[in-house]
Amino acid sequence: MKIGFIAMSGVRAHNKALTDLGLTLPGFVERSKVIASLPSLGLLTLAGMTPADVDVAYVEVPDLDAVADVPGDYDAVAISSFSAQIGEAYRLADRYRERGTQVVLGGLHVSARPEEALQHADAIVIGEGEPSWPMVVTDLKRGALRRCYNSRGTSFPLEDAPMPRFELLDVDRYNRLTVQTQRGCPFRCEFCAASIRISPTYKVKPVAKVMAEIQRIKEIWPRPFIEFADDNTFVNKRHSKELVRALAREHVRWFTETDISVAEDEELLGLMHDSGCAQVLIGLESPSAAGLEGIEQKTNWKAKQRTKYMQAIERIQRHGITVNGCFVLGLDGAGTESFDEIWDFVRESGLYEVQITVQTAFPGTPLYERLRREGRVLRENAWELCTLFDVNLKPARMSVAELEAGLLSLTGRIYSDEFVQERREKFFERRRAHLRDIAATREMQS
Ligand code: B12
Repeated sequence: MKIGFIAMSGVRAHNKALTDLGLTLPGFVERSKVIASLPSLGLLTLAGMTPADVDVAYVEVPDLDAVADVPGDYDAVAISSFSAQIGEAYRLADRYRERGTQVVLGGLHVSARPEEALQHADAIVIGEGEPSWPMVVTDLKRGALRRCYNSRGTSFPLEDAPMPRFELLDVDRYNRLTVQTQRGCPFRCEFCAASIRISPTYKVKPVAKVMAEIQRIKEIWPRPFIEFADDNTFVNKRHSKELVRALAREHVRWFTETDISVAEDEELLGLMHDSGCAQVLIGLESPSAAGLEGIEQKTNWKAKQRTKYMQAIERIQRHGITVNGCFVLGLDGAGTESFDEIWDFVRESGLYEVQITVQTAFPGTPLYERLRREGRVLRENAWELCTLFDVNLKPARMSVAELEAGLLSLTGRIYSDEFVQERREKFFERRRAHLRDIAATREMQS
């Protein structure tokens, strides 16, 4: 039996003005290139728990319209799903089914909209893949595939995480590879459409397992750049320090996503730098109190962090770790003044990297349900617009046209060659000043 693991790759955006502008902005193009090439860790993970008597292949389809026929001769295919590409994933699934290949669909979008996905699949998996996948393969082998496998309600222990099949990749095609160290997040941001939707509890992977994955990658790529496919790496401070100490022995460069509280632990920041951390991506969301109000739904945590933002960025960056600060445009508390507020904040903070996206109502999120109730979703089920760059909701304090214009003009300003250059110079200047301070203090002490 042969199973094809089929990933849709590349990034998506339908906002033509933004795409055209993006092509002229070196900072934007550079960032898009970096993120556009990443393999599907979800599928490599499932391949890793597929029994040895089943042949497996991993294939990426960047543009379905560009391929005449679907790739490979498989008995079954496993296709992953994000909302923005779900239309393509369904068309791909339909084409496989037409030629008699059994189709199993899973992933974030399928878990949020199972009924919809069932129309294009022989079987679907809801939630984390690992608890159900062995059963799916057994049922495929005995020709008794069920329609729906539901992993919800079981939380897969990451102590049992399988080794992803990195060796299936043509590694020359990638500028970084992903490894996961944790799932879930202790916070509940209304818009979040990441792993909390399938892993409701926060859980960490044992450090030894993370290191084994990195060592496996090093067998095919001796000096890799690792992107942790995490939502919030440094929540569990004991695990965090164990992780970075172990990473320091691997001599890799790495990037991850975390929250602003990482700045509160100087020891951790030092260890992160020493272990090869190049950048942390942090969801700052908004520089204003009104913008942040109510985003995190348990304790309004994000709003309570706002006054710490500037100092936190300074602290992280002076350790030689660049911060990629992410802002969401069109939040309910934000009016048209928010574009200049973000601009001013970015200038003052000296953020090395910035990401601006528009508020997006992904299926399965509390935000989607609320906006639907309020009649503010512009086109229902238009999942192709879930790109983070396309507006599909009626903002509370501005018009759709104002939001789109604000996105465009802020993108132009933030990614202009001069401003990117200015931010980079400021980062290195401040880093040098910090190193000089350390040297001076040491000299005084000796
Ligand atoms: C790496 C990554 C990418 C890579 C993806 C490479 C790939 N082909 O998969 C790249 C850079 C290409 C990418 C692109 C995009 N991404 Co992205 N990306 C991520 C990131 C950082 C990590 C995802 C990951 O690897 N998770 C770890 C794996 C193990 O989890 P998983 O994929 O969910 O898989 C598990 C289950 O879902 C399930 N499963 C998954 N697939 C299948 C299939 C079957 C058959 C079965 C049984 C089970 C199953 O089993 C797995 C193990 O439990 C997340 C953010 C984050 N921190 O998580 C955003 C994220 C997934 N991306 C997001 C978005 C919006 C995009 C883009 C639309 C951006 C854009 N404008 O283009 C595009 C989508 C284009 C596309 N090709 O689909 C959103 C998706 C939200 C959603 N619900 O749809 C996220 C959550 C970030 C966010 N801001 O909210 N992304």
